[in-house]
Order: sequence, then C-alpha cells, then structure tokens
Amino acid sequence: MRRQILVGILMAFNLITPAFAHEDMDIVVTKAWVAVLPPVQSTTAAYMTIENKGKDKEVLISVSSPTAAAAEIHQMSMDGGMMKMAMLKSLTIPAKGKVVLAQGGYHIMLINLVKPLKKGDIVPIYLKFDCGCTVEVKATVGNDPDQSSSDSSMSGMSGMSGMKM
Ligand SMILES: [Cu+2]
Repeated sequence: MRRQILVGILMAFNLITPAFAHEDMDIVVTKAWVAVLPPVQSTTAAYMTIENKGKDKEVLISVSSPTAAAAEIHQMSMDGGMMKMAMLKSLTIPAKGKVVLAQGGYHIMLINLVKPLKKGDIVPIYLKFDCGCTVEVKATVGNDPDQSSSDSSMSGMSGMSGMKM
C-alpha cells in the first residue's frame, strides 16, 4: 500500500520536472577561471565550460566585465605552427551540448584591466546570449582547475568529483 503511494508520487514528479526545468536558465557555466599574470600586464584571458541544458542552441553574442575596459570572445588556433588568435562575433552552444573555453582554444579576452588582478580575486563576467538573457559568471583568478586536479584526460567526465576536499 505504502509503496504504491510512493510510486505514484515519483511518477507525478517525473511529469512535473520538465515544466520546471523550462523556466530555468538553460545555460550552466562551470570551472570559470582567469589566468593570473604579472601585474604589469593589462590583458588576460578567462576560461570556463559553458553547458547548454536546453533543447535549443544558445548563441553567445557578447561578453563584458566590470574588471576590464573591454572583453572579447577569442579563438586560438594553430596556423602552420604559429599560434593565432582571432576575435569571434559569436559562439554557439549546441542544444544539450557544451563548449569548453580552455588554453589553446576558445577564451574570453579581458582587455585593459581596470586594476591588477591577484590570485584568488573574483572577476564577474557577463555572458549575453541572443535570447536576450545574460548569465553572470564569477571567475576566480588563479591556475587551470583541471591542471591542479590529479587527472583530467577523460575530459567529458572530469570535474567536480575530486574537488570536494
Ligand atoms: Cu585572446
């Protein structure tokens, strides 16, 4: 008798959950960090993982931060053995997918920092998407969280589990 009631409740929850999820923001940002640089340097890069839990693609159209005079979406790539950096007008996060901003690839360039950044500082970064929504990211100044954790070769599943301590 009790078990039947419990199953009934669980089923009701299953039906309700998608409706709630819809109202939430579909974009989830994790592992946001800003590269720590010598104080003389006025430009640095921010990295993060942008995940889209929604069933529609989301397009990142602009970035900004109160910590920098300007912020741009950049892509680093190898061109005949030379590292090249290009500014992107937008960055598409596929439905049910994610885009990893990491060293040597996509990043957010923070140009003309308003003050020198030191390790442990929190840098707010605003990501504006074409849906009209803005996501605030709090990035920590420091080193790549993946590099400091033991093993990140399995990129898909890496992350949170080892970071509780
Ligand atoms: Cu750049």
